[in-house]
Amino acid sequence: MGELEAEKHAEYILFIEKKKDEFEALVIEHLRLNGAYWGLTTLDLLHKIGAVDQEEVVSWVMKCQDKDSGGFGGNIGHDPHLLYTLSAVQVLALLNRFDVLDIEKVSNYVARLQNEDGSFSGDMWGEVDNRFSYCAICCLSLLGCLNMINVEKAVNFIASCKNLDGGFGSIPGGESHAGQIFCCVGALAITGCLHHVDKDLLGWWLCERQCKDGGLSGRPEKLSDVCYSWWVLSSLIMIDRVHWIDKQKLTRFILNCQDKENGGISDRPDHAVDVFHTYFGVAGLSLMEYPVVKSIDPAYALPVDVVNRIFFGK
Ligand code: GRG
Ligand code: ZN
Repeated sequence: MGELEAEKHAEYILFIEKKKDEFEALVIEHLRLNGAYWGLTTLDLLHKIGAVDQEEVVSWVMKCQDKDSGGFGGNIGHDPHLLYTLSAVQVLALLNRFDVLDIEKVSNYVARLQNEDGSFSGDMWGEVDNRFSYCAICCLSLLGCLNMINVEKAVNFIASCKNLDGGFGSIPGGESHAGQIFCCVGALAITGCLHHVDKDLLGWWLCERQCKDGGLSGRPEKLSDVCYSWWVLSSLIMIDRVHWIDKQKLTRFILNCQDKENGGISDRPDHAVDVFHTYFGVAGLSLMEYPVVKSIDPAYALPVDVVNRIFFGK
């Protein structure tokens, strides 16, 4: 298993940022702003954010903003969407650069996507999903603008997506899935409404996701995958049930997914690495208080020191 190859993972992320013309960069081009958030958060958790040209990042992020609506697209000239708007706000939070944002304009974009039943559409085309409720609530909370939406209705919609197994789906009646559970529990944590969660029942469902190989899966009967180290573990922490999984076995599973030669972390042992799973592997280790890695906040998905700076000015 060995240890976390922190230096190599940081080099891998920095290298990816540079090779914009190659295959991996091409296939993730439409979600580059998400990629920037994954990569930069990983670098910060590994104490390496100083290695990027912050001015260059900030000016590129601001070019991804749609000047009419105020929302952000995945890349320059792409259509705005809540998924990318949250990533933009998170990247600017990491870099301590909210000064470049027209906070009211961005918040208005987010608030306009709330529907009558309290749910959120991801963009003007209207798809509804709890991922977007999380994006809206996380984004507005970071910007200090939660008062611009109807929080009570937003919370009631999320609560209406709770299933008999204690989990949450993407819409009412949707199957419980660890990714959706993160979104719902995260949004309820941010709004101080965790009383809607049946903590023992959900904690049981979540800790049952630990497979024989130590890794976590997203649903019953599915294979373990490094990204669920984030979706499952962050949810367990928010409901105070993280001691119900075997941390040592999960740590070993994540460390076994490292490319120890060239850096990066994959979804499963011996698979190809990518930025997404590198982020979730490092973030998962952070949640388990792995040495040297900075602590990450389970609800905001940002380093704890960044969240403290935003909310407590320190
Ligand atoms: C700031 C961390 C953060 C997130 C922003 C976009 C978002 C909010 C949350 C996404 C939550 C989600 C639905 C995650 C699941 C992603 C995933 C690995 C889906 C694959 O699901 P399946 O069912 O694959 O196709 P499995 O693993 O079940 O085989
Ligand atoms: Zn995955």
